[in-house]
Amino acid sequence: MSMTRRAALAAAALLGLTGAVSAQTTITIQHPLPVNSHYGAGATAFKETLERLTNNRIRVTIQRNDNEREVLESIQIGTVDAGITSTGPVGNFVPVSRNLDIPFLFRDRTHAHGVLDGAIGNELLAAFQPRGMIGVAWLENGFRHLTNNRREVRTPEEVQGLKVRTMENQVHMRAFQTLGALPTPMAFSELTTALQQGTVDGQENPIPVILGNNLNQVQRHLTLTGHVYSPAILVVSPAVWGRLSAADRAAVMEAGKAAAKANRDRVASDEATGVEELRRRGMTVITEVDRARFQAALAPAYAVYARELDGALIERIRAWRAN
Ligand code: EAX
Repeated sequence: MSMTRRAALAAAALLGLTGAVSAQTTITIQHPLPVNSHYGAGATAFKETLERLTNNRIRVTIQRNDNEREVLESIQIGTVDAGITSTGPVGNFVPVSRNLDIPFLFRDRTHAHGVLDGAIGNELLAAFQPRGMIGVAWLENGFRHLTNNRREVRTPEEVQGLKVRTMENQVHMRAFQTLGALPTPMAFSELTTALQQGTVDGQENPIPVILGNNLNQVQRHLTLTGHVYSPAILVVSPAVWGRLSAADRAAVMEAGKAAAKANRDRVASDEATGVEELRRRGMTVITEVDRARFQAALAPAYAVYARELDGALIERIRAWRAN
């Protein structure tokens, strides 16, 4: 065997033993929305920051997968490295996150960011690891509003009888059931077809999602209920996390913070102009909504939440104030 070949084999063996010291790693991150969306903005910031902090030793590939439950399942088993999803299906994996999905729990975005970026949010991120995912950062989907094809909705009574697509989220389904609607849970990937075929009359989503997915093409009426604040979460697979050095883990956390900022900035800009744009695209928009009346109509659901969810945590969230 030639000297050169022997040297090459020795080098390969060394790399094999010590691990590829400076081998490049690629992390794939999936999310359910268009590239040019509030999740896309977060994913791009995550990519740019992580690649910069590791001098491109870690490269990030962004992919779309509009089935959030599937993304989370794949992250748990390690076939997908990272993801951004709303908390919609997360409660089926990390039950404590259901407390975040209660209608009218968060007063406004300042309240939501204060809770999620503080002690409560960190406690909830830590709850992901025992459930097979690494919670990296809280991002934002936004305040959810009701759309439908049957009528202008101004009161909770006018929700009665509507077949409303909900996420696969027991807390949301309970709320719409309490209002007398027919909650129909399905993944986001099935939504547009269900609306086109009339399988459901309506759905509920934040302005950035309605705008970014052109739901105005399959929905006539928008009511600014703001009935739920929808957090989003950036999670990483334990399979990836276990291979990262402490320094690279710190870089992932830093990149998560950058993702949250870019994502939230994009939500703010979408919400600033989105309602007018949806009106321009032909939707009727009901802006004057008596939210106290919706909250009162949800009283039976709140009684169930108090029994089934974490009352102390809910009170901590409600009591949060900016200092
Ligand atoms: O996370 O499924 C939904 O309605 C979500 O809001 C959407 O996938 C963005």
